[in-house]
Amino acid sequence: MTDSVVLYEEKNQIAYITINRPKALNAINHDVIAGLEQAFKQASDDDSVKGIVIQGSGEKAFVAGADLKFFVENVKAKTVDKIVDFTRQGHELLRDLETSKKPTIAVVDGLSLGGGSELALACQYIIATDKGSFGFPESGLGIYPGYGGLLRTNKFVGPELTKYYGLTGENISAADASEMGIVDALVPADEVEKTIEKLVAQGVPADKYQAHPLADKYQEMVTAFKAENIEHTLAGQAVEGVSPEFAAKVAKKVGYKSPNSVKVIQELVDAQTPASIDEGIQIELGQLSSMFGNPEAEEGLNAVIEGRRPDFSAFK
Ligand code: CO8
Repeated sequence: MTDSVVLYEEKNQIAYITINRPKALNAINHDVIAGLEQAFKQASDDDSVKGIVIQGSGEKAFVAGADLKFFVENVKAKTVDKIVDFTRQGHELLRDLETSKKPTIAVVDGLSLGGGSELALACQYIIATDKGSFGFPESGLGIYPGYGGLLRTNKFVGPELTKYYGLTGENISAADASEMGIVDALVPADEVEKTIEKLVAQGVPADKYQAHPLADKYQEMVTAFKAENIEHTLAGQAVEGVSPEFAAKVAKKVGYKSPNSVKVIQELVDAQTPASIDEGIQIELGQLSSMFGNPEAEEGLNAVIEGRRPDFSAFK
């Protein structure tokens, strides 16, 4: 191991790129983005490399999101433009991973949150172990998943479940993500390498967002979050096909979140539903300055850094 925040290794004609900030749960900062860009270019330019793997170091996390300290510093200093530049650069990297001519594979062998889940979603394949998970805590931080998390989740499972996970912040287990078609292979840790080699041999997928029928257990969420029902659900009212317990639980959970995030996330999902990935990225970049300039982002981000629960009651 070296001190570098991104490590690069080639094995059996596959590039293994490892985010190496285990003490910060591999949170993404400028150095990580720069290191990933450089490693991706090295792998792309090397004719002997047939596939590219992105993984995290340490036992616990794939990637726990974008570096919150960077956000807080810039929100406090009113230099939101630096956050916009950082996000734009991250989007370019993620889109390069998604459109790579060599298969790109995220190995989610630990938790992923926010930008970490978004990084995985941008890869062409995801391999997860049962330690893996996904989640979007941003509505509780006064922001929104700004690295294409809503956009790509929407392409996989549609707007209703995207709103459900984006608004509640509820974690998605590796098993559920596999059932929904987001995870391509759910395997024990000792089968990860073999699975990587199999996917690299398959090559770039024809359509990573290929339709995948949703299991029955998601029907209540879908009904509750349909355009005509969501207002009732968020008010705790059960519409037909939704149990009163489910509506009450959702309303309580979303009630703790940032009202501005709750509004903007719904608007973004609606605007992104008919959009291409590239159009969707521009839609979400367009909202970033006003989002981070909003006092709710300051409250949400400060709270997580200070280790307390955010209080958005003043903004209702
Ligand atoms: N950024 C910076 N540092 C982090 C992050 C992060 N996202 N996550 C964890 N860390 C650090 C902690 O500060 C801690 O450092 P230290 O030891 O110096 O205090 C270390 O990692 C270990 O973390 P914990 O002690 O908190 O470990 P726990 O096991 O108790 O908790 C959790 C693990 C639940 C993952 C917890 O660390 C947590 O909630 N982290 C924040 C996760 C989060 O909110 N991520 C989303 C960030 S927002 C985002 O990713 C948006 C991306 C889009 C960018 C575009 C703009 C919209």
